[in-house]
Amino acid sequence: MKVAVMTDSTAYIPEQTREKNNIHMVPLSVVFEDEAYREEVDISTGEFYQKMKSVQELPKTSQPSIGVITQKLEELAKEYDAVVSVHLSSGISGTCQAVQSAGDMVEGIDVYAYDSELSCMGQGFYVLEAVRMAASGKKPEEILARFDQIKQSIRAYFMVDDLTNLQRGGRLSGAQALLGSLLQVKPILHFVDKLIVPFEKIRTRKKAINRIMGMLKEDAEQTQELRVVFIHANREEAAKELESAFKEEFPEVETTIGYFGPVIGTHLGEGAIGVCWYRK
Ligand code: MYR
Repeated sequence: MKVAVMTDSTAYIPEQTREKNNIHMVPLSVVFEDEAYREEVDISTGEFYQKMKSVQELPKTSQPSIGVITQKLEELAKEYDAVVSVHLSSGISGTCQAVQSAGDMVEGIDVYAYDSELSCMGQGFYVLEAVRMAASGKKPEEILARFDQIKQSIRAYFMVDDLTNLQRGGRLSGAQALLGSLLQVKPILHFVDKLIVPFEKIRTRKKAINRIMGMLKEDAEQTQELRVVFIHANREEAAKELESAFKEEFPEVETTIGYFGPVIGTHLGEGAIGVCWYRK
């Protein structure tokens, strides 16, 4: 059985890695006024953060259309028997549901749409795991079983410089009552039941980052069999500093740097930092 691996652009798997591993991708878009740009296709992450400096109004974001997804699946159906497709949390985007609906319509290929319940390289971890498993001949059901196992250990925490974008875009849950006070601090955020909710209210950026690193280190003290990604919104140096400080203490742990691209960057804003890890 030939199994394809697909994801959406918000996994932010660099193009080179996608090409090398035959990872198929459907892009989400950012819409500046009336002009839509497919991220990773029409607009790079660097161009996006540059453009954000000169616009007054926050862009909007949109999921790929059913038509685009259908076309992609029809192409895959010519070569593959099944596709495992990993997506950003269904609590913040309709993308996963759209892939499943398109999959129900396309003949000749079995479509397994998987809700990562988070996004960015956390989602990417599932994709890369699927690549390894599909290459060694595993069936979609086996890949999905491994995904469910990853979900038990995966953790993702992130913080933003300013909560306004998340709140305006309607992607901050469970915080309405707290909002006034949250705007004064640097809350750590995470996903619960597919939604973004505050994890802890922390007064400063430095303390929030230390708290996240503390949770990561607690897990790394239990086992160095982890994969970790440090994710940044146009703050590569800051992410690299966190990575190298962590590596000094835990040299055996596999680490990488990830990025918040245009769609997620629209909602988080420049300067956001996140850390995500799971047990290999
Ligand atoms: C859409 O328009 O369908 C996409 C909406 C994306 C909302 C993004 C909200 C922020 C997600 C943060 C992920 C952090 C992962 C570590």
